[in-house]
Amino acid sequence: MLCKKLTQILSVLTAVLMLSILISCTKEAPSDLSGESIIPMPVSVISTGKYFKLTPGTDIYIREDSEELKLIGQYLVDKLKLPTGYDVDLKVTHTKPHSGCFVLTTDPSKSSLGEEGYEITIEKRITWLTAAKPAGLFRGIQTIRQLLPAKIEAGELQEGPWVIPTGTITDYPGYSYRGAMLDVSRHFFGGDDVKRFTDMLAYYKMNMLHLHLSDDQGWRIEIETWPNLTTHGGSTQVGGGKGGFYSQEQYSDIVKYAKERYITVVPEIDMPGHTNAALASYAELNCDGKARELYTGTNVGFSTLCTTSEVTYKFIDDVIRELAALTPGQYIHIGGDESHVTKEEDYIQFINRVQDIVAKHGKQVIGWDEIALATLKPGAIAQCWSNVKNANLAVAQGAKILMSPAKKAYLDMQYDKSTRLGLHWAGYIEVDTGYIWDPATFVPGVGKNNIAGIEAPLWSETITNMDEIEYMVFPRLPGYAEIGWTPAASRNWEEYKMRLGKHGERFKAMGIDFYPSTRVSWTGQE
Ligand code: NGO
Repeated sequence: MLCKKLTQILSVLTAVLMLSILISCTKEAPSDLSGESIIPMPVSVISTGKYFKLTPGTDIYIREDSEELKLIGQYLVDKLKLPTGYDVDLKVTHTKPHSGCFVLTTDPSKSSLGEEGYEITIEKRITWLTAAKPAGLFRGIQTIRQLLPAKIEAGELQEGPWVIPTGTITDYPGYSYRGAMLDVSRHFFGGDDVKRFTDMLAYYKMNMLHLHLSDDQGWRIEIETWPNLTTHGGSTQVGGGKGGFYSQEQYSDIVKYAKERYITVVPEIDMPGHTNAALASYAELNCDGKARELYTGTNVGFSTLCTTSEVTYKFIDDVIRELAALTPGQYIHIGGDESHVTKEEDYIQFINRVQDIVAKHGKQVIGWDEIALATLKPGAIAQCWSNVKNANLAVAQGAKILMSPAKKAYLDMQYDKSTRLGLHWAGYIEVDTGYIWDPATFVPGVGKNNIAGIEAPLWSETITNMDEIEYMVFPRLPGYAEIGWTPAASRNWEEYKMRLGKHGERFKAMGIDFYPSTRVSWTGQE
């Protein structure tokens, strides 16, 4: 009798145990792909309700024996290997993949996906990533990273399971230019910091890294024909620190690192204003022939190259020639902002000549919106930051606009009054303020067809190290990435903030020191 009771109790207990195991398994295995928090939000996500699981035998297959695809495949191997502890291999083969594998393929017939689009089909056994071009595969890998648990970003061994819900994602960007700028002049940041910044852009599918390489406070790129620019002009920074510069070799290393992430570096030499570091390095660049003192303050608009002297154009020709040789990308940024002490007619004549120099060295010009006062050459891009009238002037000349309105997109603006870093001359930019706007309607008369894309600049008057960069960049950067990628009709703050909240865990896993805005509820936050 007792024995029978015991058996009954035991079988009830076993049933309860089995049920709870079943429930916990289902909990561990998300099966709704469309409920995943991907930023930028993909164009289309179709869920098929099951899940794909990585196994100790997970490998990455590529179908073509090319160096480029091997690099991309290896990038995914490196992302998975350490946190999972699995012996993930890269396999160049046409053989049938085994369960738990990722298969990466370029397929020219998928040309409707464009340069950076991709398609991911996640089946129970295999995850297929396909794109027309290698860049698309790289962007798709970022989606795969975001579909895995946040701890996939940790730099050490983590516990699984590593599962992804099944379904199909079809995705491509709305704008071809999606970037951020780092001001390495006001404060200098070394190659490792720039690479970390680049990785952050890559994670959110940005494709342009604009480096503000010269300003009043420092010249940061070695120019062999004008060596004092860096030895003297790069020797300090805001507040009087020791500054620094990139040798051409170090710079090329950054460019290569970015290129491997399908990010184009846009180098900027700001002129004719914002040039005190050059004016301090070479007396002949000043109209009065006298070298200026180095400058470590934060005023703007007081310096100008001597726009009426031929030496200036010889100087610019040398600088642009050397820079163009270091630049695989199509653009050179010539600054052109806030030249308050250059006469307007001289400014116009200067910008016209500099455009010819850039064209002579095979590149296209980008400049801050003031360059629209000049006669823009075909292909020139005006970066709209302050004066919307300049954007209209540029469009009237057939130029494209890069949208960086300071009120919305400046990463150096403070979040609110209590932010201890940054400036607020253009206003406070909380995470929602930075997200809720549309580049295609921001300036009346400037529509989507006139816009090359969006860029969020981080000026560094108050930013001195990587932690501070991270604090200003996160959590705003993912929003700018989404504005550049996702169709306006699919963007909605209330929905976005839920996805962003889930990225808090990812920032943490990556060791990113972010601003925990109270406008977002951060999941995984103690
Ligand atoms: C302005 C100015 C920069 C400042 C920045 C600070 C432009 C294009 N020129 O933006 O020199 O660093 O504001 O927010």
